[in-house]
Amino acid sequence: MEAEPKPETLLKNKAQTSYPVYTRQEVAKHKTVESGIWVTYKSDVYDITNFVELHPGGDKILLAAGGALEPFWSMYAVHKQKHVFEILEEYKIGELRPEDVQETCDVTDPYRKEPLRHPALKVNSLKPFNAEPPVQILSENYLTPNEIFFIRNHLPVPEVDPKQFRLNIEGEGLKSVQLTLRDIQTKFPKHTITATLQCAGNRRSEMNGVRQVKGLNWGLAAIGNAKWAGAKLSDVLKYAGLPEDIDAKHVQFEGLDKDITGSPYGASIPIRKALAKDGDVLLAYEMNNEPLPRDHGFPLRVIVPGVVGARNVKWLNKIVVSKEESKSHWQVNDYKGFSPSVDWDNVDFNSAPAIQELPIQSVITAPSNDEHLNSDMNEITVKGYAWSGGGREVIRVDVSLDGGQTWRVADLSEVKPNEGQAWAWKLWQLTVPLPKDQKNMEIICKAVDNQYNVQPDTVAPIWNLRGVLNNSWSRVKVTIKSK
Ligand code: HEM
Ligand SMILES: Nc1nc2c(c(=O)[nH]1)N[C@H]1C(S)=C(S)[C@@H](COP(=O)(O)O)O[C@H]1N2
Ligand SMILES: [Mo]
Repeated sequence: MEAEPKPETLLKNKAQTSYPVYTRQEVAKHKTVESGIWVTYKSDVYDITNFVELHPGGDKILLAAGGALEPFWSMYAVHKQKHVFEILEEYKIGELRPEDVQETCDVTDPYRKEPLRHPALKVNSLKPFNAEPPVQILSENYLTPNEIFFIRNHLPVPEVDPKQFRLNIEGEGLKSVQLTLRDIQTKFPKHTITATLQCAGNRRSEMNGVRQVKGLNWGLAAIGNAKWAGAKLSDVLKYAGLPEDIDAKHVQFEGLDKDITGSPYGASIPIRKALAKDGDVLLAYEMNNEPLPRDHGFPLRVIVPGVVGARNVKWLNKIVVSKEESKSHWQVNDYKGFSPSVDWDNVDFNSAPAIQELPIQSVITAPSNDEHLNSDMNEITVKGYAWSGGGREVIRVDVSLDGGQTWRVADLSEVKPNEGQAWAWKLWQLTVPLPKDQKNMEIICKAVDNQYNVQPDTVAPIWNLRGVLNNSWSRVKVTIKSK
């Protein structure tokens, strides 16, 4: 019996057939669903009409309609991966006339002015730059050093001259106000908080164990804790004349980092959080007693404690008080949670709210998965971090050394926050005798916050196509070996 051809061979065969040849002008006529949406990559022409709805990056794909993908893909280098080229290959319909091939390939790299980064960071993507520290280092410091604090950029890092910098504020019932960096540092009281910032995609890689998700392959360290100082957003909004009886429901933020169309990174938060007396939302200019590093938003960023990283807009350019949420791609078509039943062919981003406060989280940072422990050791120390969104304090971390059959309570770092303002993580540890009679151990941790929210025990029931909000029990398997 003849074996079924593998998909790779099918692709190869497909590539060998001869294709019609098109000019750039002919391709440029295909920009709409009616005419078909065509794009080019190098010397090939693709009809992607049927892919547009399935595109994980949303409508942005239409920017390339009728033209070349290269300038956009040099901006969003997430595309330079095998699985993306495989998708593209399915839509090939033709080839470009040889004299038309060269034209678009000469792109100036928008990433040529990126800052230098600490070599210990594990790079998830270079352009845009995304990286996390080794998890063993993460739990060594209550305040994460700036140099190894995870970096999550969606676009090139903007170059900002602090003297030229202006923050623009506008919206419902406000005066339009422009503030210099000095204004922000001198006109308003300096407020300092210690707050943990966590990306919605922290621990995404564990979700791939259930089913492949789309996104950066974050490990356990897309999270960090820092001391932030700046002006209170509520003070600045009052200065701009924010009325008492305000209809607006949202505060929108725009960054200075822009995509190829000039559209900036953006996000919004509920105005309730922005104005709450104990909300502590900052326009921060310092991180751990230093000016903000370029990668973390120099010269000014929003810190929304208790709220998902994505709303903590860096390189802040503009604040808009509005009845509406931000229209940014990252507010509307990303950073939302879905049922495990939802996939890319039936997802409706309008059906879910934007993530704001994050759920209870805890992670084992030591020992690491697959570590070999020496059976001569008498004790083992398990370490980790624990944090909950919305200012909810972590009250307990339970640790199991036998896959969840029995539990012990870990020691928490003693920092007593005010009620509702537990913005910072707690580091925890537990030292126990090493079991002598065992060869393998599954260590688990799970945390509880002061509203008695708990973590789910496995990933499968919270799996979602974008791989966000993974707060399942943290598990580490170790072997105990004699020397
Ligand atoms: C036929 C052409 C295209 C294909 C096959 C394609 C495919 C994909 C795939 C598979 C992803 C998910 C990648 C991952 O996270 O592993 C993605 C994400 C994305 N794409 Fe595309 N894409 C195309 C064109 C474009 C164009 C022209 C733009 C911009 C102008 C664009 C913007 C984006 C953005 C913004 C994301 C999300 C990146 C993030 O996670 O922040 N795409 N695309
Ligand atoms: N202007 C701007 N702000 C941004 C982003 C961005 O790409 N551009 N990324 C967001 C996301 S998704 C996260 S998780 C945090 C990461 O902050 P950090 O890089 O300082 O760790 O910044 C947020 N603010
Ligand atoms: Mo994020």
